[in-house]
Order: sequence, then C-alpha cells, then structure tokens
Amino acid sequence: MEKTWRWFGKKDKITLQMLRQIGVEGIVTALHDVPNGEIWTLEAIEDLKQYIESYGLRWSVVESLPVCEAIKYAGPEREQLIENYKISLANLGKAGVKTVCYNFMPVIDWIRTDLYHPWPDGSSSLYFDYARFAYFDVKILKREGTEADYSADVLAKVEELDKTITEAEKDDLIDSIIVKTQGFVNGNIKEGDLNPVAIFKGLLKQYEGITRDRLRENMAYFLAAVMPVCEEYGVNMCVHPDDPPFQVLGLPRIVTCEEDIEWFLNAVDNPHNGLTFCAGSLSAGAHNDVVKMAEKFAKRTHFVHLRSCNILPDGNFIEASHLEGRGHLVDLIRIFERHEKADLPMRVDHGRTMLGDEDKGYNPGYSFHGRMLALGQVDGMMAVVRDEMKKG
Ligand code: DNO
Repeated sequence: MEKTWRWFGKKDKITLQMLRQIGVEGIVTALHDVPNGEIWTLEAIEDLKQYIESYGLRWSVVESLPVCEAIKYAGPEREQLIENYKISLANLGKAGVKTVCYNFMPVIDWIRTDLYHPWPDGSSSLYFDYARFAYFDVKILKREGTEADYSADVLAKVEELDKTITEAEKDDLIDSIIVKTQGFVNGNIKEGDLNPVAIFKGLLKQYEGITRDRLRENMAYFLAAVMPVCEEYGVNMCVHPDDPPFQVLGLPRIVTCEEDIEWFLNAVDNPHNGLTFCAGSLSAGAHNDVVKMAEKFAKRTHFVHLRSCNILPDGNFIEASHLEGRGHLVDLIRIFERHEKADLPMRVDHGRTMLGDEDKGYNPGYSFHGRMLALGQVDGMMAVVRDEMKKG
C-alpha cells in the first residue's frame, strides 16, 4: 500500500516538509476553501497538485469531494448539483487525481462525544459515550419521539446526567458532536456559527420522511449519474462508511455493515464504484467482522483507513492503539498488501493527542505525534508482512 497522510491544505500547521521526513509518500486532501456544491476548477486542482509535487509528494486521494444534502435527500437542486459534481470529477481526472472519497451520511458526518478522553499515560483519544450522545438527542435537541430510540437503561442514565451536568458541559457536548468534528471536514456547521443547535434542527427537518430505502435509492441514483464520467477519466469513487456505523438521531444511515456495502456495490455494479475501507468506523459496530469484510470487499476497495476501536459496555467505544482492538490491523495489512493494486493508498486515520499535540490547535483526531506514532506502527507491520510475502 502507498503510505498517505491527510493534510488540510496550505494552512495546515503540519507541513509537507515535515511529512516527507516521516516517510509519507502520498497526500490526501481537498479544496477545502471551495463551498460544498461548487465546481472544483481544473486550475485550482492543478495549482494544489503542483504545490504538493514541489515537495516530492503526490496528491493521491481527494477526501472529500462532498455530496450536498440535496443530492442525499433528492431536493429540487439535485440535478444541478450532480452536474457540478460531474464537472469536478472530470477536472480531477484530467489533472490525474483519480481516487475520490466521499460519504453519504445525512446531516452529520462522523460523531464523537469526547475529543480528549484521557488515557492513564497522559495522552488522550477520541471517544463515543452512548448515554451522553442520547443526552444530546433527548435533552438538547429535544427531538420528537426520541424515547423510542433508546433503551430504558440509557434513558435512566440520561436522567441521572441531567441532575449534574453544567451549562459549560452541555456547550462542550454540543461543540464536540456538531461543531468541532464537522467544520474542518466541510460538514454543515462550522466554528463561529451562531446557534448551532437551531441550524442542526433545520437540517434534520430536511430528512423528514426519508427512509433507509429512499436514501439507498438516492445514493444509487447519484452513483449511476457519475459513473460515465468516472469511466471516461478513470476516476474511482470510494464511499466512506458511516461513523459510527449505526442509525443516529432518527436519520437513516446506509453504509454500516456487510449487507449495506454489498447492496451499494451491486446496485451500481461498476468497478469505479468502490469503498473506502475505514477499519476504524467499521470496528465501532459490534455487528461488523472487519477482517472478514476486508477479505470480501478488497477488490472494490480503492482507499484504506487504518484505525481500530474497542467497544465497551453500554455501546460506548474508544479509539484504540493501532496495534490492538477490533480493527485487527495486521490482518488487514496482510489482506490489502496482497491486493491486486500494489499502490492502494492507505492513510493512518486518527491518532492520540500526545507530547505537546494538545496546544497546537490541530483538528480533532488529526494530531501530529499521535498519527506519526501510528504511522510508525503501521509501517512496521507492513514491513513484516512484505517480508513474509517475499519468503512465500
Ligand atoms: C473523520 C473522517 C470523515 C471522513 C469523511 C469522508 O475523521 O474519517 O470525516 O473524512 O466522512 O467523506
């Protein structure tokens, strides 16, 4: 696999010069300044590509070319937005940037409740606390019918928490769930937006009546529409699994498990319609056997995210070390190293916050030292696997 790194553009405090020194070969990035739905011009793509190449690196993957909400819920602007998407894809293809990651999660991208969950050694990692998440839904969003979505046990914890939680803790929870994790991945809410909860409620409204089946139809419609451009320019689309891989906030989520993945691959059965195999997202679902899924979907995997979770009691999960957890990364590396595409791009996903990362203002999960440690670990596992393969 090709060792890539998610870099947030020229404003990223982690520079391309630093990345070269730690063995990174390819860059994963996006035109983060272009508003969602607008065309990525050939000129802007080539400008960034040349900048990356001037550091001896290549632009390997786009993460992400965002799919606008109106494409997901099939609003009246859908056709225009798909046309724009096709032009952006064609421009990427012309510039030679041919792997495009996106997601099809309605309203909210990845979700965590705690961005600095402490480890005994003084470092921290990202964490999802199911009861705190339910608290956000029941007591802050006050979404209708929420009670039916949670067990009596979780609802009891919500009531308990309600007795002690402070206003500052509530703000922090809102910030973690719908602001700090969203803005930098071109999500719907950005830091500085006034009244994020009200914006969020408005977004949820757009999905009233959209079932899992409807969302599936809309995804298949979108994919079928962009495939001719992908074929013409050799571009591979690779959807990122839903993170966490289960239904949330009454919204349908449709890339959560083996059956979901099989469904969208078959619905538009074209080799350019593929998967971002995010071991971290998939391993946060107790229903997922990540190694089995990698075996099954390796052929249609165009991009790999290496990260691992441990599921704790009560549906909570924690981002584990890259050497342990339900992701079984060494097994995945064995599978993907034998993949027919030897330069399959792979990035280590989130790392711990450690050794001074905490006051650098990095995006949550995208630390420097933590990710560098993870890259070293993954690099070591890859070297062993390659050696095993050489010896037969
Ligand atoms: C979070 C990321 C996701 C991912 C998008 C892809 O760290 O894994 O935000 O980039 O869902 O579209």
